[in-house]
Amino acid sequence: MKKRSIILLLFSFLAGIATAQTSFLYSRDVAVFYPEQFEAERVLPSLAIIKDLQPMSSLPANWKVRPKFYKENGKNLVTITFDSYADLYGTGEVTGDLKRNGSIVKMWNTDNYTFTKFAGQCLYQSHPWILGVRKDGTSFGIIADNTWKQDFELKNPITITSTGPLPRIIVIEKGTPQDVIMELANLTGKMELPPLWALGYQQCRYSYFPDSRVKEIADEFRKRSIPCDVIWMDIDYMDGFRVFTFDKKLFPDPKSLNGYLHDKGFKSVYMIDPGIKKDENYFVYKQGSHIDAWVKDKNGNEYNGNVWPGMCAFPDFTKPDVRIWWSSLYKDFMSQGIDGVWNDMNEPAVFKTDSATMPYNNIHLGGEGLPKDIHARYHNVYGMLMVKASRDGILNANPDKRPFVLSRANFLGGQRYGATWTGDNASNWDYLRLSIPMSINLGLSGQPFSGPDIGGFAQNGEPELLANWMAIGAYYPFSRNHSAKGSIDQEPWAMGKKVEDVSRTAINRRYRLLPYLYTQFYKASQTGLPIMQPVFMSDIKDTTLRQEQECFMLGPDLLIIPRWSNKPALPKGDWDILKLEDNDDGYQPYVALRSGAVVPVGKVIQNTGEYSTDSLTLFINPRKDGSATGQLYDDAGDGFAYKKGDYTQYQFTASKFNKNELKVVIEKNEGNLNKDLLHWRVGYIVDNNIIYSGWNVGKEFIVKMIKDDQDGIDLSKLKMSDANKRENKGLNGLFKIQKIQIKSGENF
Ligand code: NBV
Repeated sequence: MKKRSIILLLFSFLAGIATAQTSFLYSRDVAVFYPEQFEAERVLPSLAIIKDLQPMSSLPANWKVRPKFYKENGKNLVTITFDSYADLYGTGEVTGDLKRNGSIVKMWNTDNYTFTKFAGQCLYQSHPWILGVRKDGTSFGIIADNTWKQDFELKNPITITSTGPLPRIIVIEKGTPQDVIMELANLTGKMELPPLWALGYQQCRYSYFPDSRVKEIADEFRKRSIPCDVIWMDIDYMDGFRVFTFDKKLFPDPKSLNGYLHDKGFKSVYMIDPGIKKDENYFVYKQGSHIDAWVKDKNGNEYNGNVWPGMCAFPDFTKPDVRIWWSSLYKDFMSQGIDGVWNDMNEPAVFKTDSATMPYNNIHLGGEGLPKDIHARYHNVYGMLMVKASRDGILNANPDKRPFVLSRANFLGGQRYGATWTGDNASNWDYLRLSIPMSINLGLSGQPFSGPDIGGFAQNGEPELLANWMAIGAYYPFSRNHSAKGSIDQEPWAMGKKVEDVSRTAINRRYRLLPYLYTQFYKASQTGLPIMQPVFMSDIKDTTLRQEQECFMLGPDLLIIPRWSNKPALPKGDWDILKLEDNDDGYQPYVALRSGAVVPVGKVIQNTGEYSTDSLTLFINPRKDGSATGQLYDDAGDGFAYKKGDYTQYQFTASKFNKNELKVVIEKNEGNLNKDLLHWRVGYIVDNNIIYSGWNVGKEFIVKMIKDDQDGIDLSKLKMSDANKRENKGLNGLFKIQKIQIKSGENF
């Protein structure tokens, strides 16, 4: 801390400006702190926290992380001193390094094209949340539960400056970062399990039009055997950018377009923005005006701002009747065969303003507990409330399908309603690198379902960049290629055969990994744990991993090492590297399998409509004692039957059987979907090659192996028996596997 601020703090204290506070334990590991003179009506009800934070007991004297509330020069400040050095993460969607120590983050949702405005300190979403990981791995989490604009200065002490009232502060204290994040999810909610198709590869551009171009793109994917699940419709499908309409010339028959896509195994996602064209003849504007739906200016008149359609009114999503009306608009829209919705510009972005949004003193009327207040209070949750209403509308329109909404703006807890992408990045290497810590920090802030525009949005890309981005893009939780109007094409085939081949291989790998990936999505929906995880989560005590932001974990068992990563810090241990079998193109990242893990992998398919768990390969990397475990979650891939138990969770357990044998057992340990794994085999690493067992149909399987070395105990070094090898002739898998030992910090 600088000398000046120490003196200021001291002065504030002596002058009695520091406000006393109320604190209590909500649960054993969660403390809540209120400033004295807490302005509850300006802060509560919380839109982030879904729990009623009632006191359980008083705060123990040894509670480590404690905030202090101040008023200084008319500003509301919180300082939070943490007991010992901690690496700081989270703070939502941010630019810069994974580790946030030393940075300033402004909680203010901002349309930030190429992240250059306001020094990149605020982007499209706000997560007033910090994760702190101490040297020993014990961790804390801090929520500044406030929707007003807050600046976070991330040093010790942390300083939070609120431009509105003082927040209440919630502090989580746990033994591991994973436990802190699970508690965050307990307090702010979890992502609902998305439909399986949303995990597939997705193709977008601003914009594909007319409809014949959309079909052309879809046809190309199938013709070239590049798997793809979704084609996206950006704003040009609309009639004059009027949402919930279709351009009569460019998209005369959306139903038949969507039917065409469905027939070829694609889903369609269409964009819906919040700005409603002020046009007396436009049904959405008429209906909205009729129910007095619009955000008001400071004098109580309809506020109008400029966006794509020209002058627009903006739904006041704080009003319950407006949310219900907004939801109702999706009924006819979805009946055109639309599968998912993309909410953009919902910071809300307003053109021709200095602030890039509406005036802070605009008025939102609220309702059902949300008080009437100015835009400054509701700005950060405008997008969140919009996505909530959109999600409800999609669900009402198709009650038997899992809704999928992608939103650009959102707030802490927004994972309850939709997925996200990281906005308008650009086609250059800086943004490719940046995409990894961005998505990781979103995951560490409660949002597991995110990814950047693969290939980059703004500017023209080039083949090397696209090849590298496609190769790594297969491992983002949300995997979508998107580019801006006026930029050159960047579909997988647009830059020549080499990029096309690299892209195909990368996407094939994603589809093969779907059984594992879907299992991670299910786990995230149950626990709140991120899908794309920082490497340090694989060994929380190894502090050398804390800044690693080129490599990342996909779930707990796969480590993704980009080919361009330079001296990454990698977790120690025996990792099996999965490589391409025949054609190592030099672009595909190394995918390393954790020691002790079993990862289920499927076949190459062209879209998730072809997904099946009937024949699975279980990649096993046994520990020295032969032990390894893994899981598979399986259900219908859409709909809600899984909530009533129609799913299966398999447990895979490998153990030493005899001296030279590994026993692999498959058990159904949860769910009542009575489905046996029909065919499965084991994939095991020997001498830089993967060896497969024969296909098996039973519930357990003995894999015979021969010894590699003479000690006779280290099963991780055993070879498959010759008998098994013979069975495997002709079974060529996609991966080639090499066993390596990683010493931390090793130049890879
Ligand atoms: O709707 C057009 C674009 C969209 O493609 C992009 O993904 C959004 O982030 N949208 C922003 C509006 C204008 C971008 C310059």
